[in-house]
Order: sequence, then C-alpha cells, then structure tokens
Amino acid sequence: MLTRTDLRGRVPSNAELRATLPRAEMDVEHVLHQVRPVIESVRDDGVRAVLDHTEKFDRVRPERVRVGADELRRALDELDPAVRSALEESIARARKVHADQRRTDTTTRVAPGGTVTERWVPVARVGLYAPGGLAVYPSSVVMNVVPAQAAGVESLVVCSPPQAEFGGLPHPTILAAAELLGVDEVWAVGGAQAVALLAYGAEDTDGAALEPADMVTGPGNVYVTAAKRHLRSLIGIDSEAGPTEIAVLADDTADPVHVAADLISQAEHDTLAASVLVTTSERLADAVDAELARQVPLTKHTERIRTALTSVQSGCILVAGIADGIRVVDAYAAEHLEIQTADADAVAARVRNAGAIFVGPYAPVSLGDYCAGSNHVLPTGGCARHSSGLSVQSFLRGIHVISYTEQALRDVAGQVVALADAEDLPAHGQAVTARFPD
Ligand code: HSO
Ligand code: ZN
Repeated sequence: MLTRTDLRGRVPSNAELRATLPRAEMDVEHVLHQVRPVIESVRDDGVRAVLDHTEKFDRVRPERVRVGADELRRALDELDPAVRSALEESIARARKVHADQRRTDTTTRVAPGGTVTERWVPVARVGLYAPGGLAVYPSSVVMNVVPAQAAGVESLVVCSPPQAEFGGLPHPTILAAAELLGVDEVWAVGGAQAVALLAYGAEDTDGAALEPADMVTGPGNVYVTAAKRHLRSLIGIDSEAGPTEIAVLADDTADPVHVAADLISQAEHDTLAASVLVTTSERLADAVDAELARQVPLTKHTERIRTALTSVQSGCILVAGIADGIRVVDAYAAEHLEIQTADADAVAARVRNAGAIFVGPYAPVSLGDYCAGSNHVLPTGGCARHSSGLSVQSFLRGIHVISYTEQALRDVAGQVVALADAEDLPAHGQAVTARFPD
C-alpha cells in the first residue's frame, strides 16, 4: 500500500532527501484575497459583520457572540462521564508536564554594579481557536489552554464556530472542555472572522465588551490560518499547523501490527495526512503492507485513510542501517516520530529533528495525542528543524531588565562611545557622556 523508495544503495544528500520526501502543502496565499475583506469588515463594523459572516459560512446567527456561563455549565453536566473522566486525566497529566516548564527569572551580574535580569512575563490575553465541523477536538482545547494557564496567562478566551445543530452554540464537547479547564469566556465564532474579532475586539449584541487578545493560537482551516498570517503583527500567533504527520523508524524487531496501526492512526485525520515508514528491514516493510491491507478496511474512516496512505505524502523508505534511517528522519523532521527499534532509547537520543519522539513499543502517537502529558500541538511540514511544539514558553516573553549604577556606567562609557562612533551614531555616545560632564 505504501509507495516504496529504496535508499539502500547510497546515502543521498540532505537536499536530495528533502526532495525525496514529498509533503502535502496547504496553499494559504491563494485564500488571502477572500480573507482580507472579512477581516476589514470585522475591524470596521464589529459584531454586526461577524454575525453576517457567521450566517453566511456557518448558516446560523447566534443572538450573542459570548456563550453564557449557564450554557458552559450545562455542556459539562451533560458530557458523557467516560469522556469527562478521560479529559480530566488528560488535563491532569498535561498540567504536570507543563508546570515543570515554568521559567524562573535570572539575574546576571555583568560587572560590579551592573546587572541584567531576564523577567519572564506571560502574554496578558490569549485567544484559543477550536475548530468545529469535521474536526471537533476537545483534546486540542486542552493542549492550548494548559500551557497558557501554566504560563500565567490571566485572560483566556476560547473561540469555536457556532453549529446550527446545537442551537447556534459551539460543539458541546468544546464547551465542556473549556468549562473543565476553568475557561469562563467562550465565543461562538469561527473562521477568519474569529481571528479578526480576537485581533480587534468589539462590542457584543448586548453591549458587553469582547476584548481584543494579544495572541491567538490553535489549529484551524486554511481561512483561519490565512487570517492569522495576515494579522500576525497585530497579534502573536503560534506556528501554522499543516496536515498531521507520523514517521516510524523501525527495524526487524518492530511489530508490524503496531506499526500499521500507528500509521493508520494519523492518516485518520485527513486525506492530506502523511504516514511514513523508514525501515532497515524489507521483511518488516512487507509485513506492514500486509497489515495495512488487512487493517485499513476495518477502520471507520476507510476512504480517508486509504487516500492519505496512498497519496504522495506517504510512503515507505528502505535504508541500509539505522544511521541512514536517522539521517532520513532528521531530513524529514516529522511532527511525530516513533522509534520502534532495538535499543530504542539510544536511537531516539541520536535524533535531532522531530516535533515529538515516541520511544519503544508502548508509546504510540495517539497516546501523545491525548494522555501522555506531552503537548500535541507540534511543528509540521519540516518546521521541526527549527521550531518546537506549543509549550509554556510560547506564552511567555523574556524581558531584559537592565540596572547599572553610576560607577558601572562610567566604567563602560568608553566602550559605548567607541562603538557608537564606529557606527557613525555619535549621539548614542553622547547619551552616555552627557551624564559625566567632568
Ligand atoms: N494528531 C493531532 C492531534 C490530535 N489527534 C487531536 C487527535 N486529536 C496533531 O498532532
Ligand atoms: Zn491525532
């Protein structure tokens, strides 16, 4: 089922490898011309424009944008108890991990009387986007809210599109997840208009303030992504989420039943999802193929999965040895990488590029999607070469606080003047020497 590429003959260069490992791409630019007028109308006409767009795109017109406290409570009361307790477990584990990511301020004494303190200050207000429609992911609400709360973000608002079938409210599981997480502000708005509303703020239909946010995170469709890209200087954004990816680095010790199940699990998201097997063992590659042929027809979303697995972005790559395999997975820089080899810990330690690494036979990606404690908002499209997943750090700014005594400034005045003169900016030097007329 997986298209095979045989790299056992030679080790290609990194550039060649990147070309050998094609990826699905989301064309954000081509929807910008549709998104721009939506953003401008929300900026100029506020909630009236928001509701007009909502009516057009979501086919429902809520009375208010802000969801009432009683509606949040009711959603949680009516949530399936098994889902509630699973969400509670997911939240508890994620909170443990993210609490350990908190930063403490550090003060460096640079010279006698001269210090630089790095103060970690959370973003004041964050908007979290939760998609509606096909992809209703309360787990993503958890993965966005938990690090923001752990960072100390004081004001959080969750936005999710209103659904006609739920009386103009966002999906009840999204509301229940927000309530469980202690987020009391939820807006029933989706698409580009949600991002614009978060960026500009407005007045709700009852006159209540919908305050603008400083930062917007969370996955969304191409319109949401385009709106985030367009508004990115006004608001901070997380990295753009492309279709999900799983790479499995496996040798002949891997269990083909597990490998196939894991490749299928991420293909289930999207026909554009990528499932890539990198293996030293042709026997395993054959066995995984046989397993895919057996398991795919048994899945609920068979066609979606089959399309993802047989499209260009998925495939199987045969390598001569683990070292080559590591080169391949490093060049690919998968969002999720599983290591299913002998001595998996040691192999994992040699990997440089991945959004998250799942080590050994008992750490499938879907554990990380829900209940490992790790974050599932991870860099896609090769961005794992330079970026990391969502974390407490994403919601913090390190502000340098500079404190020098008179003597400490005097001690370094000559150097400031010399550098200022070298850059032909003598007024910079003057700002120092003006303090020492003697
Ligand atoms: N695998 C997705 C996250 C997710 N999975 C949400 C299930 N629900 C991207 O990391
Ligand atoms: Zn997933």
